[in-house]
Amino acid sequence: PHPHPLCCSRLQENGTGPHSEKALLSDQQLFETQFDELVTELTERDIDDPALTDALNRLREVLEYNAPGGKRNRGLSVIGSLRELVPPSKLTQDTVQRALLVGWCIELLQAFFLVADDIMDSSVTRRGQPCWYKKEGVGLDAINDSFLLEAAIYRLLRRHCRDQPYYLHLLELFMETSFQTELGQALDLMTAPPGQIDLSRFTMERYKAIVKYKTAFYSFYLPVAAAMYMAGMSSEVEHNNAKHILLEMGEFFQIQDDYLDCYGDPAVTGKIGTDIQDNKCSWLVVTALGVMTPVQRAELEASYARHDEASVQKVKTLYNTLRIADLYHKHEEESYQRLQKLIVQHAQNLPHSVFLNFAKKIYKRNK
Ligand code: GPP
Ligand code: MG
Ligand code: MG
Ligand code: MG
Repeated sequence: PHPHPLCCSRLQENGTGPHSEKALLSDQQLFETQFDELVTELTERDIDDPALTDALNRLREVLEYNAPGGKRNRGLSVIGSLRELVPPSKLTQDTVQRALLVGWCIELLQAFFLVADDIMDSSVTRRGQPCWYKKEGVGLDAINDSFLLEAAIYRLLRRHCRDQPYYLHLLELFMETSFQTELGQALDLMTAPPGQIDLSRFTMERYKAIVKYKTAFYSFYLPVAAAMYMAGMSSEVEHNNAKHILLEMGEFFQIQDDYLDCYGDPAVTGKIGTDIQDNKCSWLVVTALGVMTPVQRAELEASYARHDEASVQKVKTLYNTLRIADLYHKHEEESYQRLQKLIVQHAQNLPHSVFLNFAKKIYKRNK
């Protein structure tokens, strides 16, 4: 059965929601406004032990440095999806506020992952500023700061959603998604041991497993699944249908991330690529391996996973010779077509706009 036939039939006509640009903007503005409240709530309420003042000030600083500044695709897609799943007349102001809050919880989960990921990847910048661990006096204390960001999620969910019928679903969803992401990160790291080059490890099969777990679950399935639970949709079949489409989108999103690591403009992406130096099983290296000669393979072997600029340049030159950027653009086109088909096949009972809105935000992105 269709959840909201009136709303959805309209959506499927043109693939855009019933909400004008203006309504979207105002969700964005509400989302921004909520951040300050959330920081105050986390750092000034509940805990009144004066002995904790310094720690709570630290938490404020960590939140303010690491949570804002991103594209907010994940956070905003909770309310975005909910608006497609629930007719406007049934969407109370309280529900909207809670969806924005759950959106922030996803942004906090992302901040938790990124603070830790930048240490593991020895990255230099993030969102156009130094990585948190790179800041004077922070260093590996950033590990504890990442734990604080994670803990903040569960304090907010408890405070704002514990009386909601979907509370347990949300808790389990956040915990399960974190576990999946951490498993993916484990695969990512163990496939990239520093300085130990073994190109036979870099298979497309391995690549797909890494990105499904480290990126697709938390970036794509999590926000839509959260909105579905908030809309009262908890059927496993519906969730699996959504997951099918969203994991495909997530895979493509990480392929873009890998492409931008090498070909993106740091002034636009806000981060400097490290995948070649870090010996990463990137889409670029996996794709290059599939089209290169044995001589080129030996060249790659001699230059990959090294930190000197000359070696990094050699790898990039090899990618250029192999026209990897063209292969990427071809893949982008095919992936988009495949996604449209998947949406038709698997989104029978879900408004297509949930997926199309998301797809519009990511295809052809340069940041
Ligand atoms: C993206 O990988 C994946 C993550 C940020 C998840 C990290 C998971 C943890 C459990 C810490 P990436 O390293 O390619 O991202 P980026 O290019 O943004 O550094
Ligand atoms: Mg990483
Ligand atoms: Mg990284
Ligand atoms: Mg990357």
